[in-house]
Amino acid sequence: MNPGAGRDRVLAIRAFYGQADPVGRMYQRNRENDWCDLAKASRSGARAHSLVRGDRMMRDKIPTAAAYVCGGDACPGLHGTVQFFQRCDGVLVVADVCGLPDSETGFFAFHIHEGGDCEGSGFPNTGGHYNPGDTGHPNHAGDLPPLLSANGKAYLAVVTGRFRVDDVMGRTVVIHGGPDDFTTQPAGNAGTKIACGIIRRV
Ligand SMILES: [Cu+2]
Ligand SMILES: [Zn+2]
Repeated sequence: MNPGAGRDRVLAIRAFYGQADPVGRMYQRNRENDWCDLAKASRSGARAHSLVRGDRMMRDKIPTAAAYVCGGDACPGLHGTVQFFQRCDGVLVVADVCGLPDSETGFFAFHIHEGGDCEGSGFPNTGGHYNPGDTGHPNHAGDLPPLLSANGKAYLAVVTGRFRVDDVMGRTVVIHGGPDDFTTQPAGNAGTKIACGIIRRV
């Protein structure tokens, strides 16, 4: 990637996410470190190595797709982003949400649903879990680990090999009001759908 094009892409992504975007911020901060000179002067130096490695990681952190997740009527303050990074070993899913309601366990079931529409109370058009293999829960392609709330905030990063980002483009990310029991069919007895976001290419 030539540096100019890289910077343009980063600026576009920062505009997409706004100033709160950790990806653009980290990438920008990393660019301010003149790691290239350090690397030339001391290719085996630990500091240069970590900076070079950091820069490569930041480039990898430009998402392939993202969803803005917004709470429904019951949780109007709930919102966040879910980013999808296509990698050779799978898809890195990074969720960063706040405004989760108080709950008994603090766990909130988290899935990709097959539908592509967050309209309507309770998000009825999101349908069931994304399940191209016609299997049972929790073996659906769209099944993910639940979010864990810390005072209403949750951050989750997980790699899944169950789909490619292109497969879920236009589908929805759904957060439920309860935990996922990973047993009950067809959806883990996860309770109502409290938030929804459409997955769109970045
Ligand atoms: Cu779900
Ligand atoms: Zn499922």
